Amino acid sequence: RMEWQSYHALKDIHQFLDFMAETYPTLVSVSTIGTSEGGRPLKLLKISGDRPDAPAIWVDGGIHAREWISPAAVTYLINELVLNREQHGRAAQAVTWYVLAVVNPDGYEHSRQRDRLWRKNRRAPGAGTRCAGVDLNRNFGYKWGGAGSSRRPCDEIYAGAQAFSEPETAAIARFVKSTPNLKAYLSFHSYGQYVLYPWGYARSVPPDHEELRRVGDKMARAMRQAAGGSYRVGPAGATLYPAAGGSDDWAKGAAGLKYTYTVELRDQGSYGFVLPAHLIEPTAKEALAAARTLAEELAPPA
Ligand code: 0X9
Ligand code: ZN
Repeated sequence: RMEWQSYHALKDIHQFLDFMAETYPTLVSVSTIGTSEGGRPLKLLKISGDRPDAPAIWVDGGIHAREWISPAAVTYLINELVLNREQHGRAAQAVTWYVLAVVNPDGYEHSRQRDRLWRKNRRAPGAGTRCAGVDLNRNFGYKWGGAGSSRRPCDEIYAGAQAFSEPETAAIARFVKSTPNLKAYLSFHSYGQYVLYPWGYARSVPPDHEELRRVGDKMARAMRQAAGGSYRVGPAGATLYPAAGGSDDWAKGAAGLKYTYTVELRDQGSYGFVLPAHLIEPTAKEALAAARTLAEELAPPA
């Protein structure tokens, strides 16, 4: 009911999620974990692992409105994990997947309908400003308000009035904290082709950075094998730029998940955010390879 030759409207993505749950009720379920600022549902898809106590992985897409390849790749991942379940190996089946394909539905639709390069959510202007929107990847509550974020509502990297001021980030935090067995957090963005791990808030690394690098390298290798893209691996702050309040840092620093990654999908700047539709498929295959590789690290040995 979905294809990956074009970018889709939010309603089609949501219909696809509902369709998957209706068609594969023993394996897939949908729930609404919150509501966006503009009243749109945050639809989370669960793909159950083979055992009820299976390790679980969180995957999200579409935190940033203009990064259309991210929800496209994440819906591809869902489709593959469900329809071609056998093909993706024991690990993919031994893990429970929680997938939020569009974290920022209001921004996504705004980018489709009004302003292609819109980044933030659509939080209405508060007192003393005419600017809308909060950067959801500056709004998470770990080192919130630090380097690479802004207190000015008109800026692209506006962190919001306070940590978790936005319903989209608050819903993720509530869900992640209350879900047992979550071991990994994987957030898909674009562009640049990077596999990034904490920390993002500064040019420093957590104590287990060597383990995060090892798995990150594996992910990058699998991505290249999948469709040829080469991805650089490193800690976000030192590799890209320091930026506080990201989902990855919060998932590790506050929620205590060990493996947390931000993957910047294609390309390396030729098209940037406006990635042509014929590149959806190869990019989505790379995203699937990254997610599968991470799942393999979590799955209990056979
Ligand atoms: O700046 C961001 O939020 C991400 N790059 S993007 O071009 N997609 O906007 C990078 C986030 C990396 N992680 C942290 N800085 N925590
Ligand atoms: Zn982004």
